[in-house]
Amino acid sequence: MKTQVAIIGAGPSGLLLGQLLHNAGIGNIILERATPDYVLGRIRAGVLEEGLVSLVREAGVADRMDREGLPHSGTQIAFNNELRRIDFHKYAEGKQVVVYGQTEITADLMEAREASGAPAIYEVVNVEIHGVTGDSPYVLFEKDGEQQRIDCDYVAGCDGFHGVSRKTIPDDLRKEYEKVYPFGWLGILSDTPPIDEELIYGLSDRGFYLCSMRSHTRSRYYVDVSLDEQVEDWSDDRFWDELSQRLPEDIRGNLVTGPSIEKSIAPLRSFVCEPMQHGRLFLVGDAAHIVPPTGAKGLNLASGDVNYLYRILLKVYKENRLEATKQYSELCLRRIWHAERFSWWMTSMLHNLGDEIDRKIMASQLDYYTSTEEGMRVIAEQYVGLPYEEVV
Ligand code: RFL
Ligand code: PHB
Repeated sequence: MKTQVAIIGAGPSGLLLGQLLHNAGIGNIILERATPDYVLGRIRAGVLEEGLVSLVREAGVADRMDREGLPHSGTQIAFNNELRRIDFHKYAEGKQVVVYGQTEITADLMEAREASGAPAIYEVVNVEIHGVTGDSPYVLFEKDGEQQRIDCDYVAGCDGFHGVSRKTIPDDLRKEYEKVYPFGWLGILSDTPPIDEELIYGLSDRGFYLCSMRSHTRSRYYVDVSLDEQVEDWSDDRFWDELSQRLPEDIRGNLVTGPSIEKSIAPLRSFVCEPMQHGRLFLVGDAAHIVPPTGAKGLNLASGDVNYLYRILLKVYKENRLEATKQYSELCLRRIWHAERFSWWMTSMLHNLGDEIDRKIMASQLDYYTSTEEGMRVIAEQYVGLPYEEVV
């Protein structure tokens, strides 16, 4: 097989990049290890920044998102039994975020891919990336026990944190920065109305909680748990009871409980790989970086990478500017480190970390940043997302 861009991974990064390139007449083949159902079964992100929303529109896949997505112009932060609101319209120049599940975007993108006729090959194994430091990269993979080869101009490594792309960059040419947090988020999804119209990020003596949603009738809730907790030990009742005890007393009575339709524990990690490119291989999304979910930045960072790589490849194929690829890693990393900092900071403020004095200092920070104009502006501007830089 021959194509212009081989894309490894059919998560949101790979599918969005594939759709944008296809629409621009740039040929691509997507290779995915799992089945479509498996990819769609992973319940992950829910909050989309304007940059991602615009990119999904540019890809022509926004109909359902524009119909069903819930625009949010603020978020709530709760501590000491009190709720405080961060007003995005006021403090982030009228910007907003859209609540629409990653699962839904992925489903929309998969459907568009199928309709476009562009190839996406699922259930492949033993993907190997070769020749990226020369002019003729190729990708080997096995499908139904048979080895196949794709010759291409570029490889986009969109294969998540556990993929092969990052490891294709030699150890001595890549530096990885990593911090693993001593707790995870236990999340449940339920067909119950959300407790509030907006998200609530909260800290109580018992720990962190997040009240989120997917629609007016579907809620997503999280509590932090220690890393040795097993999801099997958390019955729905135990979860609802724990969440309820963490909520501010005033709103506890508004919580509507019901059977969970998904329940899982996600570890929290900060991770960045530098550089994000090696010859003709580019790392995109979780393949290159992970943030703890407290700032809702993971998928939004992935879309930043997709935006930059797409615009760079337009320069390459439409203007014959091969040198444009050199700026990829630097452009992405500037945005990524800002989001890493924001996510780490929100995580530190909203979880019971460290010793007594650390907690007192964090409580004071939380108070300052949710009660002063300056503080609320800092949270609002970063929560709605920093703008993408222009690609030259
Ligand atoms: P993905 O989604 O992991 O997709 C990678 C795909 O590559 C495939 N793959 C391979 N394919 C072929 N060959 C191989 N060798 C392969 N190895 C792997 C995988 O099967 C998979 O299909 O990465 P991508 O596309 O970069 O997308 C990143 C996002 O999924 C991630 O950043 C977000 O989900 C993070 N995240 C959030 N981000 C936000 O922006 N807002 C949020 O509100 C938010 N909430 C969250 C989150 C992540 C969470 N978890 C579970 C980590 C909440 C949670 C709980
Ligand atoms: C979610 O709805 O899953 C969600 C929302 C906000 C976050 C993380 C996860 O910060």
